Amino acid sequence: MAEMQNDVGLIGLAVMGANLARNLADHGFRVAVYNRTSAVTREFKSTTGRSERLIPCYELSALVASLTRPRRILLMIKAGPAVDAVLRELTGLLEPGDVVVDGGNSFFRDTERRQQELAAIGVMLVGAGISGGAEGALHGPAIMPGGDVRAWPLLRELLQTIAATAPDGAPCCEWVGPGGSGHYVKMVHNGIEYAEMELLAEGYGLLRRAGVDNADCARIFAGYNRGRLAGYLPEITAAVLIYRDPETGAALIDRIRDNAGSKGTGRWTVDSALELGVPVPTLAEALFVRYASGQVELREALAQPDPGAAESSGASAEALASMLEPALYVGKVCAYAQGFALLKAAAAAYSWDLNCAAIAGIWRGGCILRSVLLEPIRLAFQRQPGLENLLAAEFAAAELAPALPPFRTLLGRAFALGTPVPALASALGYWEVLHSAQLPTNLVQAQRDYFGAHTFERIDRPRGEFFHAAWSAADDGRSDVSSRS
Ligand code: NBP
Repeated sequence: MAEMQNDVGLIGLAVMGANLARNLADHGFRVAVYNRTSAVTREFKSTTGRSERLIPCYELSALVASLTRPRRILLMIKAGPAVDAVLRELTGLLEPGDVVVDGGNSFFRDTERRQQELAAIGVMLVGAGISGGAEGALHGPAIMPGGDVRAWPLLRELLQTIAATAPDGAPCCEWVGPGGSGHYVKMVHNGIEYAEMELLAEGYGLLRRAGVDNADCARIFAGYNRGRLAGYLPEITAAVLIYRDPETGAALIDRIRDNAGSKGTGRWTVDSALELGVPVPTLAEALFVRYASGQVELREALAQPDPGAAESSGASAEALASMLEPALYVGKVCAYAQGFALLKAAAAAYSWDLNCAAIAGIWRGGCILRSVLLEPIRLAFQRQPGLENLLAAEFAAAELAPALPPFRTLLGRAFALGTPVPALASALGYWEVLHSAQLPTNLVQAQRDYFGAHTFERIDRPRGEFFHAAWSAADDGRSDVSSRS
């Protein structure tokens, strides 16, 4: 093999890596590929075309030696210790100025630690969230790269060429920011993805509980996919619901156990929200329902006919569908509002200066979240970069107000039927809380002061003055409300 003639090295030939390698080769790049298990490399080589631009390597050193300088290497391997193992091996082979892109779902703090380790030898590690699954990797994913910005000119053409394009032709790949911000943005993307999937699932559950069959559910979701809810997830929801089990001929969805798995990014999103003190109730509910879905034995033991539940929804399938559409829309906007609020908090906490309009722009194509809603979100942040919460955006205020009455009615029907809709309910709760100038949390603060002397502010005194009341005889003997500095 001639030395130093390949444009990029790709390590890890499972589903994502193999398809990204094909995507790169389809766009004219010479790609040196390597996989820890060499049989996988051989299999990849024998089953894929584009042979002259896909160059198999059976040693990491051979892959590294074959690349043009500065080298560009894309890792597509299992997140976690495997990434450290490969980086350790690469360390002895790379030179200052080389760039390694970790395209897996690595935890952003691991990425930052690895960036520091590699910076010691002058190698730049870019953490790039890549979304779109196997199909996206082959035909154009959304890519969210972050790290040392000096790496961007070396990667820009490569990554933007293989990325998806948004409806306006812009590449769904832009530099996100420093440190682990690329992986963080992908993590929040996945957190929102959990929420949208759960909202759709709750809508399906409610329709089925109300007696709507799978085919009609599919028609309803396909209808949503022609309007403001249009996007990849509603689209695949309709496709899943009409898919027939080749074995039985029945709808496959009815044969699938309700135990939904998760791999980590949804939990990390909620962990980060807890750490930064950002409310993300819909993202959290979506995660918690997945956990509860795994409590199969407990749910089976507790499942009882509920004599108090209504027998019928009292509405036709069409009437339910027309209430569910605004409910899903509010839920989806609230999920994005929570996700972007988290991004803004992380940007402030970690000095990342994230551009929310650009992030919404990246998500418009290629990724699992792609949907028509991303364009108004992008425009809202473009017009008002300082927008604190998406619910304050003009389009959200205008479109959500008329959607709330049918949403409330729908939730009432769901509660009466006894069908679980925790993510939908959390979204309405989120909207209500953020639109309440006065919350009943004055009582919470009073309770805190009662049992823990945590003090409180008064609405008839300036902010920053704190008071404690002698609530009970066990207090310090004073019967009046006293000021505490
Ligand atoms: P997997 O996450 O299943 O990882 C398999 C790859 O990691 C194989 O190439 C395997 O090599 C390699 N690997 C492992 Br496991 N341990 C290794 C080690 N110690 N040293 C070297 N290589 C090792 O692959 P994937 O589903 O293609 O995903 C790749 C990355 O992209 C992951 O981080 C994933 O979270 C992320 N991602 C996946 C999707 C998706 O839809 N699957 C979407 C978006 C992002 P081997 O053949 O020798 O075992």
